[in-house]
Amino acid sequence: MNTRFVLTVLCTLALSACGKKETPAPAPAPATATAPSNAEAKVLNIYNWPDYISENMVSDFEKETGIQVNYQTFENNEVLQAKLIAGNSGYDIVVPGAVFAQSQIEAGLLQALDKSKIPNLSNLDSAIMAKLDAVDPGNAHLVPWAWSFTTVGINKTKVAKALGNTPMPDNAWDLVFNPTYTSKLKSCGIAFLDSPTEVMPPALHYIGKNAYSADTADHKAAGDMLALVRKDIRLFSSTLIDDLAGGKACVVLGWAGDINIARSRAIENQSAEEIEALVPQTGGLLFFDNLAVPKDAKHPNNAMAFINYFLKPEVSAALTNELSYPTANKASIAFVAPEMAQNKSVFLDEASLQQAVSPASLSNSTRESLTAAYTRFKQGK
Ligand code: N2P
Repeated sequence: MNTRFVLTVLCTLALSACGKKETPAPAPAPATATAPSNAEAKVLNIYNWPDYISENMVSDFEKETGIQVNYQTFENNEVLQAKLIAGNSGYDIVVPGAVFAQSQIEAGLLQALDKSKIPNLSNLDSAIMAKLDAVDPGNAHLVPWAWSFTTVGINKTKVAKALGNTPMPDNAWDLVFNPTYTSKLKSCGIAFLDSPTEVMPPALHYIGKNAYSADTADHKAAGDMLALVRKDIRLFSSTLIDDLAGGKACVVLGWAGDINIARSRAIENQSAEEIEALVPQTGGLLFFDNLAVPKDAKHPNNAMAFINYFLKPEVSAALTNELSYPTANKASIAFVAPEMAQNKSVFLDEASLQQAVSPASLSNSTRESLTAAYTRFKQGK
């Protein structure tokens, strides 16, 4: 390749400078400025939720690409938010929930994806992407990782025993929010997720308010309801899978996917007791978690490579098959195991999906008010 040809190509790519007569022709750019992806170290730093990736995804990606992955986990959206706000997290991929993502995009904390490097985006379900467009206009920043719903999980045997003559309620949310039930179930252990934005929306939904209400008076009303059950809650926990599978709790307010993981762990441990993710008649709370690249990520091209790898149908399907979390990868459905596809607490049926509450964006000020109400509840004040 001769120098003139290289310069012509550079001038074509750098549309601005070369053609303008009034500015002198630029000196040839140093090699590093024009060397794109291969200028990155072969490293990728991922920050995801616990129990949220198939066993071989990282090692298979490393083998295929030669990129070495450092993988760390966070327990709730609040922790991730704090890292992103502080900046210089060092992460190249993070996985915010849809309720947090819009304010992160608006605050400039996430960078636009280079879609030219993610051809497998075409595997995504266009109906889900159209929904996500409300949070992320043009689907510029987010690629859905997995979804599920927040609900009530139980150990059926223990709950039946603790309830005694009291029949199971029609509304599953009564098991965690109604003192008639919590006062009985506290003997075998009630555990809640430990995060304002996980607990307050179901509480608001239970008292008939908009789950994502911005109204502080609604937050107070939900707090008043929660205060009635506070003494019956044994744990605020970020290890609900183990708590439920290991017997520390018989009832949890948690994620359906994790409750199903607890179920398979209990079966592996040859426990006769049945764990079940209930599908509330009044609706569970849907959530979507999304791959995103922090603004200051050092390895954005490696991030695009990982996102594209994840979007292979078999790779997405392994996440569903091993962890009972559906993805938005439509092409993966063909590889999803029948027992997952048929499980109505993994893939909600049409009626339950209609009934479920869709996620909505929470502003910074709404989150502050929810946190204040949650903290009062947790501290018993
Ligand atoms: C962890 C799944 C996280 C789902 N196993 C909640 N965003």
